[in-house]
Amino acid sequence: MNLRDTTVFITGASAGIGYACAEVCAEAGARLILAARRTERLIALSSTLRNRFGTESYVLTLDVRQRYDVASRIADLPDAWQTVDILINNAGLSRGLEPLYEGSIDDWEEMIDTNIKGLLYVTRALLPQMIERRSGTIINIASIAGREVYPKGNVYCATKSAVRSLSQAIYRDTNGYNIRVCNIDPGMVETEFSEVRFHGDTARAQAVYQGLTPLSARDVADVVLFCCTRPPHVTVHDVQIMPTAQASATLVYRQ
Ligand code: NDP
Ligand code: 8X3
Repeated sequence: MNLRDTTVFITGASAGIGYACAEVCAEAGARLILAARRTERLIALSSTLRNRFGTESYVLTLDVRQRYDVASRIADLPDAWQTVDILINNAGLSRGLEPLYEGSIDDWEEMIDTNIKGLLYVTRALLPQMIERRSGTIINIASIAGREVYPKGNVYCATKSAVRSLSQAIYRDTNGYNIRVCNIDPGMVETEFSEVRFHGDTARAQAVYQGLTPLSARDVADVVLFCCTRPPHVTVHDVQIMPTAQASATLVYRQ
């Protein structure tokens, strides 16, 4: 699977699924734009990938919630990094797990601003060049939560349902422009996700993955790479990837 001469823009590259996407794309020969808020992690990743695979990468400190920063930092990318072939919209998070009537409005705002509005801002900044070239791939990391609302998942599920709708919207609006849009819905993946969801409560986060083998970030990244490396006439538009022990959002077999 070869991504030589391809530039991949990854949001949320500092951890978890985004980090693993950077690794697999680097191994496949891509040039990478690594975007997230934690610059020092991106710099370390960039140097690791250069040493392991000789990867050329550009570190972009970016908070996807900041509408005007997203537009200006993408517009101001150096000339050599202006052309983006593949956008991986991965940055996202969950905050809290409470019934809707007890939910934190701050948590809601953060999820909506990151998972929906952030994805839209980045896509709006990069899609026009793909339209102009009549070529490009957009990978949206949504979630099983966008297909299935589980108790206390409320706003997180709604944001991922929105990502799912936007994947369809982008594919339909770009029809005729040779743009591939892939929506990927993972079940449980062991990353920093639960620690973020539970505001740093590590014990509660670890309990989520106890008694089963969850997906690894690499498992999801392998699917992303598969989607990106199909021939240009093939779009893998909609994928659900689950741990074998997880049959639905709430049906999990634990040993
Ligand atoms: P992690 O918490 O490990 O990684 C999240 C990444 O998103 C980090 O790199 C973080 O970087 C970045 N991020 C968060 N907020 C922002 C922001 N405002 N601006 C820029 N980057 C941001 O979680 P995962 O890797 O698990 O999550 C990646 C995606 O996968 C998310 O969209 C999540 O909803 C989705 N997903 C996760 C599943 C799971 O079980 N883990 C299952 C299904 C989907 P930084 O903090 O440096 O900005
Ligand atoms: C993350 C998976 O089941 O915690 O999107 O919502 S889940």
